[in-house]
Amino acid sequence: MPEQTVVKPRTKTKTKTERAKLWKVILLNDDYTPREFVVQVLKAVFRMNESQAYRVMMTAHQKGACVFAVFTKDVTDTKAKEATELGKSNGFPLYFPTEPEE
Ligand code: TYC
Repeated sequence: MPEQTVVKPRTKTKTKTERAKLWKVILLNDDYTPREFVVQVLKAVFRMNESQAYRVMMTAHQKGACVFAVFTKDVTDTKAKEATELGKSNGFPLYFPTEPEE
């Protein structure tokens, strides 16, 4: 009797879970927003302490921009918007753009 190979179809479905993409929050330098205000916003919205916030502000001030946080898209959108709005409502062009991580 010839050997038979029985191929059973798989019953379980393997789901590949892609890791959720993280988004960067960037602080952009400008000539008008006071340094102290930038520090206050970083502390209030991004829960930084004084020295962290000061270093991030000075990096953006000297280099033009500073990537300083990564979150899920939702959190990034909410925080970047809130921080940009705080500048706007105080008459400053403070801007926190966002971009996806590679
Ligand atoms: N360049 C601003 C000033 O000299 C301070 C500043 C720093 C503004 C960082 C924005 O992202 C910024 N008053």
